[in-house]
Amino acid sequence: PQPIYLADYTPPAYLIDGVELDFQLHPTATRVISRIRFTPNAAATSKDFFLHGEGLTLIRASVDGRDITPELVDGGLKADVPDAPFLWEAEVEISPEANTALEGLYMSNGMYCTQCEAEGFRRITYYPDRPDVMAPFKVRIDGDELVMLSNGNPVASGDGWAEWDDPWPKPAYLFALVAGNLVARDDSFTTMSGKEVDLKLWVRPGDEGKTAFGMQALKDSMKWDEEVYGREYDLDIFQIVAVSDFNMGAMENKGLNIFNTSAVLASPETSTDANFERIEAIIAHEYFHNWTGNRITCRDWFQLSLKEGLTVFRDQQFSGDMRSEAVCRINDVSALRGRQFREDNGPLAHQVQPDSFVEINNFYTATIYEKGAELIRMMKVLVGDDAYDKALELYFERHDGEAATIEDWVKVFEDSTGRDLTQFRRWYKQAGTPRVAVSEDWTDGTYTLTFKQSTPPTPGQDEKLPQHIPLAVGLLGPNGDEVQPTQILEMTEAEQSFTFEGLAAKPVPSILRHFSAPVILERDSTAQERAFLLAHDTDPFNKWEAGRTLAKDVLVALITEEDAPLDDYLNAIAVMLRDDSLDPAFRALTLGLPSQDDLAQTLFDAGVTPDPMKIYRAQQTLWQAMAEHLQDLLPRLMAEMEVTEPFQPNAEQAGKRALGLGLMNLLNRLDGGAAAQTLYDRADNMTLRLGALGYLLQAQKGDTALSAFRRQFEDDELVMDKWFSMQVYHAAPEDAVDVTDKLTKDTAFNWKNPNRFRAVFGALMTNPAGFHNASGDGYKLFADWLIKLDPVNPQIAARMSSAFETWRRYDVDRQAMMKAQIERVLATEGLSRDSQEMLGRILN
Ligand code: B3K
Ligand code: ZN
Repeated sequence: PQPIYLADYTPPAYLIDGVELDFQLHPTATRVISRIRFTPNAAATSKDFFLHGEGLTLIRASVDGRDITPELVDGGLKADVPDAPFLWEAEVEISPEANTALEGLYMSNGMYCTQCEAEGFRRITYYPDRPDVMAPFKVRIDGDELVMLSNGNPVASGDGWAEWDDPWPKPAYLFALVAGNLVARDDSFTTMSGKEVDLKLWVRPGDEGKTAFGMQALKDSMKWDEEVYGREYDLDIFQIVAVSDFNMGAMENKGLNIFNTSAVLASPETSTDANFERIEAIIAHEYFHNWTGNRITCRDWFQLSLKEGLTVFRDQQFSGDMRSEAVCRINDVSALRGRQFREDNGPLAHQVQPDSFVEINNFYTATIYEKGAELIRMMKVLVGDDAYDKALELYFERHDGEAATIEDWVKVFEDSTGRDLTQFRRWYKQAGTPRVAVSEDWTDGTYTLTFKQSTPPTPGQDEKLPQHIPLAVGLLGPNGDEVQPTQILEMTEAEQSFTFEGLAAKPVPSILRHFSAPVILERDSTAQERAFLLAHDTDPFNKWEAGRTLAKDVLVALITEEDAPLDDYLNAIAVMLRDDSLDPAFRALTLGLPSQDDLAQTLFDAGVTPDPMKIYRAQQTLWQAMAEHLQDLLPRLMAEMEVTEPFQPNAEQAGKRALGLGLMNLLNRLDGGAAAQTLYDRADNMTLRLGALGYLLQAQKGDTALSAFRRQFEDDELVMDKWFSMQVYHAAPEDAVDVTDKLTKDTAFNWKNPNRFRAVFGALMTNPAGFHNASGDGYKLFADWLIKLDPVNPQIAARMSSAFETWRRYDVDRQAMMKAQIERVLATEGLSRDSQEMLGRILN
């Protein structure tokens, strides 16, 4: 497959004044009639008329009313057209039922729905399917369905038909259509200028009871975007539809967001606190896209982070405002490290603004999304909050209605602040996670911090230049008082020193507060200093970070040395847990240990070949030591964390449950599952029920609970996803592959459903000791299923192939076994472009 290059961008040859689409719905033979008014683009360099189209049966086409026979070519069609505005009409036939890739128009549970981003619209009709072609759409739907929806405002409807009108010019990737037997939760929102907007959350009959939380999250998001960004909603109606078969979380189609059921349906009995939090964030994210993505869209897919990085940053701000900012930041950074750092340090590393791609769907990555968000966060830190607000005002003013570029974005910051961001632009073009090594000096009352930055080579990019890094630093005195409040040090050189005068004694530095830049900080430090920061740092992020590095040092010692001193860690954790002034959610996070994958990468970076079993055992050893050390504390603290009020999915209650469950993880190692069983039996919400089930599985006492759980939730797909994933996630390393294999043979393993596939194989990816079992069976099973899934749903297969992205970290035997499996998948006849690109990059 041929790559597409950013450098080859040319403006579209024709622009569109308006689009009318008629759909005659039929499961296997839907007719789509398009009427498109084209105008030659004055800025174009070519006059060639090309429309994208894939898997379409062309019935007829005409130009200005005269029938024509277009030339059908690979990926679309060509035709001779006038050098003046003209009307294009075409009729095509498609089969939604045959569409298992879930891209374009497809059926899910008897209901029609669409997914067009990035290039799905070309599977619906012939069209210039590129984001810089924007047009208003009018849609008519004919069919037997009870509910028939599209973008924009409703115009009229009758028995068997409905018409929709979206006045805001949009690219085709934001088109949506939904039709089926649906029921709505209705609500409304009055905007800041007093306009009343209808809100509808559409679900299958039976799911109405799971819509209250999502609706509230939507209203909160609408309010927040007005208050914080001054952005008002711009149609008479905003709709969300929940569908079971969906490749990702959700999609921001103009006025008609389509959601994976897992990203919108919630109830205390069926959803965990983590589910509620994720749902709130995704609803906000998709809603925020209305301005950052839809009103201002991307010129081309190389600009993807323009909308995704910014919208992730906005949803992170929103969650921080709705919940605990500190806890959200810690979770966001953990996710960044877990997914983006992993990507950035392996064969799939790529720029936030890539130069080329083969399949754009492979670039909806943690780098485009989460690292992209970190770049915006850094810009805000560098220019300051007020200047950020002004820059955003200018961005909306200057680019509303446009398909913009990342360069436009950075320029807005330069123009509104007068700052030169030339060097900062490197963050968009240089892949890889910078390492920042710190050393300190204390001479004659002057304290000096010296930083050295370097970024390791990434595929296709050997040489790296210094980045512009905002380092938020504070200093603590020996008694724990802050002697220097947070200050932003701007690092621009490869090596740079900063001095602090007037200190009475050598301070302890707190560096990279609030995780002010997406870098790996390298600082040799003693356990005592880390414990000191855990006890005294005023920056909650760095306070947590101190605990995390302390734990990491202990785990690395457990893995690589005969003997590991645990006392400093155990005592520091005990002090932290006892500190009632700390938010339980914060304490729960600090009680957690770095993941097995994180440890594998840390060892690899230090030149040690990671052994997945040793990593697993070290974690178990440390949990056991913590349990024994803290056993007197557990009953009292667990009692304090009991929530006696009725369930609320808010941060306060969730924090208590998180800490309670974190402590039960320890107790479980002492009582062999007894407390977990009691909790399971009396749990009245999914957070506690699922937590208890996990601990029972861990204690190898889960059989009864598993059957009961299944009986109780058999008819609830989303809960059954949990039933599947828990078993794989909590399987002992030697059992994980067998458990996975057995689950794939379960009658409820509906593998064509992305949620179900991910429930099983995503869980195997997060059980590294199981996946990397020395037999190599995990690799083989995984590869078997990639081969099976690829022809059905290439997007998901390609995405899941990242299970193999870390293969070079491991010992020669494992490397050879993984490589053999990657090659086997790659050798599969007819392998999708999606998987070819991913596995090809992973291998090289
Ligand atoms: N923009 C969509 C993702 C589309 C993925 C296409 N493979 C959801 C989001 O980021 O909000
Ligand atoms: Zn998005």
